[in-house]
Amino acid sequence: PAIIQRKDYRVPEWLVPTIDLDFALKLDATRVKSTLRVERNPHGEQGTTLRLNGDGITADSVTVDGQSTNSWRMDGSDLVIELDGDKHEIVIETTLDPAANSQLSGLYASNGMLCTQCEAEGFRRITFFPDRPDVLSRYAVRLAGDKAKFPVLLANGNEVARGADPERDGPGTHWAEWHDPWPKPSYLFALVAGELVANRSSFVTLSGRKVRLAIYVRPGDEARTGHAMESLKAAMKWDEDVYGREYDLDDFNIVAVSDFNAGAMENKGLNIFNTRYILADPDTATDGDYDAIEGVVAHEYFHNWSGNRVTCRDWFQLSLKEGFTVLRDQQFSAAMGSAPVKRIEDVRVLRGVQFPEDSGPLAHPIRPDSYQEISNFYTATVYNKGAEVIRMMTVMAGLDRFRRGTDLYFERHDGEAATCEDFVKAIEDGAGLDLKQFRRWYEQAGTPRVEVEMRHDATSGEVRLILRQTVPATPGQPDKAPMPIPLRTALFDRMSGRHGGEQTLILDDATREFSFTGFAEPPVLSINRGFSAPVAIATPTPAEDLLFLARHDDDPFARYEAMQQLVVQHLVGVVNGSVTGAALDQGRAAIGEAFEAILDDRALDDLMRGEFVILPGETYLAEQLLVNEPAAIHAAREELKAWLGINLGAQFRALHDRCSAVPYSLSPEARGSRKLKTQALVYLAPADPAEAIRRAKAQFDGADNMTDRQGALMVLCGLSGPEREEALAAFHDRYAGNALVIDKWFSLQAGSLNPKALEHTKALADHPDFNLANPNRVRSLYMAFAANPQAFHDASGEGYRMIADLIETLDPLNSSTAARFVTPLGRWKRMEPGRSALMKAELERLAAVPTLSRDTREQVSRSLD
Ligand code: BAL
Ligand code: ZN
Repeated sequence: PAIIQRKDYRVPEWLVPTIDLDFALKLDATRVKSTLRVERNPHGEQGTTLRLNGDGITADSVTVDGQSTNSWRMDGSDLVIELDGDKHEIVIETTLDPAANSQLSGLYASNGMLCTQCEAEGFRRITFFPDRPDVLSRYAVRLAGDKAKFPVLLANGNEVARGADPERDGPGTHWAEWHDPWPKPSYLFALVAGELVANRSSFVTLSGRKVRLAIYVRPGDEARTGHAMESLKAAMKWDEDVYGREYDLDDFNIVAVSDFNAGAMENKGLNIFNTRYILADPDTATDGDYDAIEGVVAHEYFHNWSGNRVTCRDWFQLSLKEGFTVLRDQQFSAAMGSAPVKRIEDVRVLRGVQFPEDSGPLAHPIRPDSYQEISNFYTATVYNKGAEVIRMMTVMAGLDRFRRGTDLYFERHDGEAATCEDFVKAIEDGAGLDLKQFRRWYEQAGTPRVEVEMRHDATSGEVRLILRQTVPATPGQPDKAPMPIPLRTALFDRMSGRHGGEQTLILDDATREFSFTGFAEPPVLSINRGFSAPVAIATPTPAEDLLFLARHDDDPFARYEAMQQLVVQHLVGVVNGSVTGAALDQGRAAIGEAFEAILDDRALDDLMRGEFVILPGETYLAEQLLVNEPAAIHAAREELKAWLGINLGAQFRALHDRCSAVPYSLSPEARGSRKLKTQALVYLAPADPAEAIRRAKAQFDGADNMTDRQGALMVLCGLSGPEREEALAAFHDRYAGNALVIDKWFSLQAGSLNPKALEHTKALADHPDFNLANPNRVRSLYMAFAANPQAFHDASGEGYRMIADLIETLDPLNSSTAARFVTPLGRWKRMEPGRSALMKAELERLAAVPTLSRDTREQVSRSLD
């Protein structure tokens, strides 16, 4: 298969300043007439061949400058035309079957409506086009179709006309014409046709323009769009206030669809969303769902500038728009709610998903050097590490100078297809930073490890901090150069519990030494505060220092981190056998003491308290070990949970009582109570299952919101007894037909701590509500299962077999979704030998499937390398 290399980039030979698209819409036979006005690019190679990408389509007819022509041919999937002149008009007709498009890329049908997904390379499944992000065109789109089936007709930009022309389009039809004044790459094209209702509102921009806003959903869902609409307006205001970015069309439309491969898509003026990131009300959506909606609505809106007005030159630059936009949505969510809690959640995702990616066979730099299938590179590395890399620029420059850099970036590159290098240069020039060495963060994969050594001289009061970095070898990158690592640091005086000011230390060499004076006693080190750099601190910290920081650190993230580290160091010791006997008791006692202090701390808000009591995840723990022992990790973590539940039982019962008395609202206090209420049950469950069942059942039966109901059901699912079965049945009955909530019902069972989770998952695949054609449903069952260590890593290998079977069955239907399931199987090299062999055998079985898609084959072969 062809490997596409970043170094091979060439400017396009032909440009397409304008394109007219004429759609005669039908669910099973849509006709597309595309009129391209092409011009030779003076900066490109001056050949005579125009190459138009296609994928799974054929041309019904081709005309050049009004003449039907035979001077075209197919080259693989592409249509190639020989042209003499510098400017031509090409008209191509294609016919599509959206109802048969199970890949959900290009034009497809979902519940009787038609919609598109073009990023990254879906436009070529609609019509032949130079389908690359550096070819920007003005689009004029005419949509015609049955008025009863498709009463709403939407495309990018502004609706300029609508009407009915039965002679031209057939009886019972109507049409609409949309023009987008902003040149855009084909991946941002979108259309939607269907029976939809809109929640409408408006927003007045900073220059006083009124923008019409609409969120389109299926009839009956409109009452659940209020939170998305409020999030959109808040995002529009925030982007004006914080980044000076104003919206640039008269309309901003969002459409929610239930069959969608990703979360959402930032098509110009017509965002298309997975319903799960739009629909919410207290009865059906958890507090976490509310936050996710706020974040994703904002993310897609922010792309209007970071992605659409300034787009990517090629797909290697994906992090240019994604890393920056993730940073922007993280900053927005932090401003809307609790900034420290948001930071903790973001770091949890980074360490739980991106760190394992960065240390496994699929590791790649945030700007990759090569790919076979670009849809495999919509990764936590490109998105989340990409955001962390830009966040480090904000740490080094400060927010005001960083803003000068982003202003310069938008000013310089508005209307262009830019590169990561353009972004770095603009920040360098605008913010006044020297980012020469920093560029390595774009080039090198792998999570840097920082070792810390502190030397204290009691006579002089000097403290020397010696920091060393190593960047581990990753596929294709055996040797790494040091990168600048900005570490926000404070040294605490043990007696007073205070520090003399925070400093940002830049570790920009393999080893660096920093000196501090005025310490009669060795201080307590608080390093990488706020998680200022996406690195692992590799040196263990004495438990007494962690206890000190968990109590005294004035940086909320660092305080949380100290707690986490205390637990991580203990559990890693238990798993590798170095913590036994008296040390085990001491370790538990220290953790118990820290937990008790957190539970008792009246100055702490409950949202934050809820974060402190979440134990580090099993995947993150596995990352700390040279060899992954999933069963031992699971057992050690569960035993600690049970120990805490027994020894702090009174505190957890009191907590559950206190939080249960708080009435439902979306206030931070009430949300904090809900988070803690279920956390209390999580600890009581292994300690006193009968009491946990009684409390969880009461919480479930009395719940007036989804957060409490789902939390209680999660706890019941992990235990055994009639209450479990009754609650699952009641939940299913209550929400029958509500796809997003039934997804939760599948996930809770597949992701459960119940020892029979593997068996349950297998049975659920045969449930009448299971549907392989709907990605949300597939993920709800199988992603939840693959993320459930005790079930997925069952020693029999049955969990691996189940995921491999899924990949094989799903691949022909929806290859990009199938390929995402390869990742959990890919971590075989760091696994203990028994499971390692079983995982590898499943990958080898997949590799032998001759019809495997390019998406899945690339992931399987990289995982086996
Ligand atoms: N561009 C694909 C979806 C997203 O990241 O917004
Ligand atoms: Zn994005």
